[in-house]
Amino acid sequence: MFVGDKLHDHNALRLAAHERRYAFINSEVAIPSDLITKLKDFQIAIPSWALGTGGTRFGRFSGGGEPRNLEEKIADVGLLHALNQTSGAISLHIPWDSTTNPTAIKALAAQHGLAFDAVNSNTFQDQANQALSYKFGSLQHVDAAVRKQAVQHNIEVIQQGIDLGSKSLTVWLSDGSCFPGQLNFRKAYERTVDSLKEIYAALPGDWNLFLEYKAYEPNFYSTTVGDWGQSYSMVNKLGEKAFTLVDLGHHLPNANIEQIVSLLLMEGKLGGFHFNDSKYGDDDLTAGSIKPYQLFLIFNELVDGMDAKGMNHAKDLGWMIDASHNVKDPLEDLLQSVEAIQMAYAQALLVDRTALEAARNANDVVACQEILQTAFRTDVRSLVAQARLELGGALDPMALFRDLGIRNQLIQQRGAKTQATGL
Ligand code: LRH
Ligand code: MN
Repeated sequence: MFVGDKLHDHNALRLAAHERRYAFINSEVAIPSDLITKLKDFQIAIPSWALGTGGTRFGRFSGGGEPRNLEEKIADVGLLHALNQTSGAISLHIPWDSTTNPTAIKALAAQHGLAFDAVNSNTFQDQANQALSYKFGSLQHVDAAVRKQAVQHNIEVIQQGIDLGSKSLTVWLSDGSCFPGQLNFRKAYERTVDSLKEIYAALPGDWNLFLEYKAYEPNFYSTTVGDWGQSYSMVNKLGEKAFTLVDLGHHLPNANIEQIVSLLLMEGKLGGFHFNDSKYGDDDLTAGSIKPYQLFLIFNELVDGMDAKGMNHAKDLGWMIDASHNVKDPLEDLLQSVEAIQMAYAQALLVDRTALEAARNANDVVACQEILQTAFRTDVRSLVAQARLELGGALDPMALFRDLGIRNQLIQQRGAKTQATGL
């Protein structure tokens, strides 16, 4: 699916209007000189399991043209990256994306300008050829044989990641309980930590382990890695290569996620993100579609906390999307998420931190809010578009995706009833 020359015509048609908008914001707002460079360096990893239509237990309504294998998933992420030049990595999920030819897969990804971000293990489903069931958990399981099977799976996932050039393993455990009394919380915690220690010991020196927490689902009474505190306490017991991963949809209602981010960053135990949005539970909706101000506040703490530690914004944390598309075209949904994340980052880079600290030290609460909301209320779309333009991307990726009729082309190529592996 070649975007090339169509992209040039697309930009040519829109350049004059873009330059007017870009000149206007530069005349109105003090844009930090390195802001565009930071946006260009800020690559967001696309989840391999979110390239098809998602669903719920009540139904799944496929849109057609979905990737039928890993090669087509890489092509789809390559397409997104060709359009916005800021989706330069793919995060795989094993065994959904297992490959017998990592060399060929690595070469194909390189052709699309894609790197491999964190690989994800899966001990929340029973695979056809699996000896022991994870019905009652995996790393927490009362049966040592089940724990051993789960540890072995994670070690195999690390090996597949090594073959592809990934540098981190994400462990999300559905482990927990559905009823009071079902689980000895203390023993489940200890078995999970002991199992994680075996996985941690298998990590190459230059790898990280991300431990993702989640409040509930599929267990509905307790989750063994259920919140930031449980994940943080476990990764501290593992070692310096273990960090907590924050999936925005994994919190109880009204949790102050930006404060959690600030603390984990300060403690040097924030590993990365699964960006999405939600109104109620783990809804896995488009990033910035429900609570865009929260996404901005999270990036506000990220910029402050990373600068306080002299961290490299683009490289020192894992920037990944984790979404599921029940009613939107998966690729359009992902284009919207990448745009929303880039916009929140751009707005956070516009916050006048000197003035903010001065207002905080003066307990001038009103001024604090004014300074933050001035940045949030700044239309940064031309800044994000300028970064794309300088990277060779489209000024309006969504319009080009639609003008090219890409979904119809994919349906022609792959069929209307194809179903991608994933959730
Ligand atoms: C769990 C989760 C986890 C993935 C899965 C696809 O809800 O967020 O990150 O393994 O979704
Ligand atoms: Mn997730």
